[in-house]
Amino acid sequence: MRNVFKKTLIAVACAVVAAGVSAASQYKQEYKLSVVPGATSGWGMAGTFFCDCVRDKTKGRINIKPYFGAQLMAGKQTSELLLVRRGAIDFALASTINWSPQIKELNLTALPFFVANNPDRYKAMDAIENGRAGQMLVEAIEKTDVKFIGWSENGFRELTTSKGPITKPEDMKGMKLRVCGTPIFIDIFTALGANPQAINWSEAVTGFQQGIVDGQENPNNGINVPTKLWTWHNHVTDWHYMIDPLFLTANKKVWESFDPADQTDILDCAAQTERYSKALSRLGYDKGESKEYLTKIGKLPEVTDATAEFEKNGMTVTEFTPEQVQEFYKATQKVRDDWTNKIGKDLVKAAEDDMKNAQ
Ligand code: X2X
Repeated sequence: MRNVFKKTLIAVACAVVAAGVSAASQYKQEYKLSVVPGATSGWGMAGTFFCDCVRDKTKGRINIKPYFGAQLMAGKQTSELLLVRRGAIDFALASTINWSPQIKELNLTALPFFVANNPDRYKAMDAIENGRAGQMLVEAIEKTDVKFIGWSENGFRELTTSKGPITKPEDMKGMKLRVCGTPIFIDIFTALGANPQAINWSEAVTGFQQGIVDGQENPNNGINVPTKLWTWHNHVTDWHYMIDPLFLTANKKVWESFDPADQTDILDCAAQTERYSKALSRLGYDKGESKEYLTKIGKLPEVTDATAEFEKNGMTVTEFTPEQVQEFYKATQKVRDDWTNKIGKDLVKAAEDDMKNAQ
């Protein structure tokens, strides 16, 4: 009897080990992580951080390589979701902006002057992600058959222009502004009297060099500083008109092929990536928590004060008064109304409640 028990135990143990080995041995030698901008952007640094973390934690069993500059979709950033679904891309550190043409709910944080219209704009963003609205966004993403792994952040998007400074909506009349090819951006800038031009980020810098646009909008820490936007533009308008949350996702089959213990390690790395990425995005714009955290983990970037960096490089930096924000808010009311209908009134209301409860 004892012998039978022992044999059974050995057989079970062997089966467990074999299952583990066979799952892990089916892993690919390399998984591809898609990132739209370059390696030195905040977004790119967060992508590298995630890949390094997963490699370390799984002792090299899961090897994810970041591919920067939208190279996995030949620059066409709004095709990323399709390629993750098809399995041509295994992982993406994606932006709501690039997936919102297909997932209408992801336009939520692009509603103009919606998130920043709260006393603490970062708290408002976190409240959405951690609240009911965030849950609804995750459900909308996962409905497309991809696995949501965690949030990250590109940042509040600020305007850089070669004409300016911009202090009122009329200053934007006729201004040619580069935007990505996502419809809500066309509506916002048209409502402000500007002339939006849809250009992929992979071609945008050439556009700045050739002077085919008068400006663009992107987060200061994440993109505007590392891209050295002062090379072409001499004004920054810190209007926080919308925020660009990022999120880590995986192709569903790839995700399901991982052992549960490896999935836990990946989720843990995603949580660390969220913290790191948000600290990079918020550095110099919060009460000092991001600087403290980045110093503690030994990853404080060279530029810790974007405003000082812009001014050092000859740019004017305009921060709006509450009255100025109101003017822009009024000028974009129709866009918020139209897009609230497209996004879904329930989701917009859930986000308003989440943000209000957190302040
Ligand atoms: O295209 C942009 O502006 C960028 C890099 O921020 C995004 O991919 C949303």
